[in-house]
Amino acid sequence: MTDYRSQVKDLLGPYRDRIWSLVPGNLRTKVGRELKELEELIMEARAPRIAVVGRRGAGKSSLVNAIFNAEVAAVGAVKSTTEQGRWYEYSGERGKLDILDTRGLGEGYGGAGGSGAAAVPGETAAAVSEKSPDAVLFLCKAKEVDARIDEDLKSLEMILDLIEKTHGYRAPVVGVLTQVDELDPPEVLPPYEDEIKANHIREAAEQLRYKLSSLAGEGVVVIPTSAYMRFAEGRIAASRRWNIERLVEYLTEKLPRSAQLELARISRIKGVQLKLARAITAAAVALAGAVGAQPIPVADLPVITGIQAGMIAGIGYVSGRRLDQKSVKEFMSALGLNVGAAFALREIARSLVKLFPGGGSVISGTVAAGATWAMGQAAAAFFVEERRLSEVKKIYRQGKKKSGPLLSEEAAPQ
Ligand SMILES: Nc1nc2c(ncn2[C@@H]2O[C@H](COP(=O)(O)OP(=O)(O)O)[C@@H](O)[C@H]2O)c(=O)[nH]1
Ligand SMILES: [Mg+2]
Repeated sequence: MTDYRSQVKDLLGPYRDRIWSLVPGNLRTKVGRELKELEELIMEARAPRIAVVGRRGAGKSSLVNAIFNAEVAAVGAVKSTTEQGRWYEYSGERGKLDILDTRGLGEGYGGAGGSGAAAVPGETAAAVSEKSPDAVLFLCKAKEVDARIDEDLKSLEMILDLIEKTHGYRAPVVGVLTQVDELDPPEVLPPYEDEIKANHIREAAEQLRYKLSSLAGEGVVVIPTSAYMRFAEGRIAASRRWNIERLVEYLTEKLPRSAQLELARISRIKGVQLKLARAITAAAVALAGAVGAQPIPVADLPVITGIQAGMIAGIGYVSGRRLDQKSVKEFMSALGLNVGAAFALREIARSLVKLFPGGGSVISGTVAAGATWAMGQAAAAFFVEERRLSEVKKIYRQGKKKSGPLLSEEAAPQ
């Protein structure tokens, strides 16, 4: 993580000041925003912090495993696999999730000891003030939506209030209907296309949504899931994992930018990764366009190359890779870009400009933005979709055609 960040800083960092100085005054606010967006997405990527509310056995640990699609949390039987009320860091090969397990809130909770007033238990309160949850998942077994759920809703309310009091914001809530495989008829397996089953799932989700809406607003969304998985010797031996993609996709939208990247990476869900690749590309395109709002001297070509390299490293990261400067350059070269030349041009161009004043201004914002866009498309196709290089090159060529000629080819001094 840290080394990755420093790599991106190496790629983008040296140009930060230069980017700034190239941007006309009237565009600085916009560029500041795009730069911040890109930095939040890429350089400030961090583990999402998710509070999970749901009673014992609701399927909290199973859901964490389903999100990673790997065994990272101990499930079931074991009596106390996790202590409630503290942050747990779950790590997979590709990243981490910070989970606050509030198991047991509905269990012997609220007015115990005769005090009457329900309160968040001390440990949970301490955990919430220690780190602010980015989002709260409310888990309820599909078969229990019409049972003793009021206490759990009360717990949710108290946690939301506590977050608001300590951190000053209302955390987004996502309802998760768990274990839908248990609904009738139980022998139907994912993707639950059976009409009766689908109806039961819909009804249970709607019931939970209705109950949550008074607390979390009419717009609250409940995602039905099943997460049962069995692992043997580190491998998946059985899986009833269903609709986790949708949950992750929706949850990602609710997270702050800096946490989105990590969830996309961890979950390995291509749809989510593509969305983020597009967001990174959009920010880089806007940045390149703004830098080129006034014609860019050839001498500053590496600034654009730097933005593009940062973008490519970011897209690679979302896809689960860690690209160092060398591999980013290799990718650019594979597209037919003479990257070395782009960087070397700086010095040549400087002397050219000295010899022929004015002769060095060649690149417009549209060209810079267009080339960046085409490159972002290519990077997403290659790293996220894992398309063949020949296809990727085609995507790149077509993107360029649509958006104008390629930077370094165009800009090479005669
Ligand atoms: N059938 C079914 N069982 C599940 C599902 N998710 C979890 N379980 C089982 O429910 C029990 C409790 O799950 P666990 O994830 O430990 O719940 P937690 O106490 O909320 O962390 C375990 O026996 C799981 O195997 C599911 O989607 N379908
Ligand atoms: Mg558990």
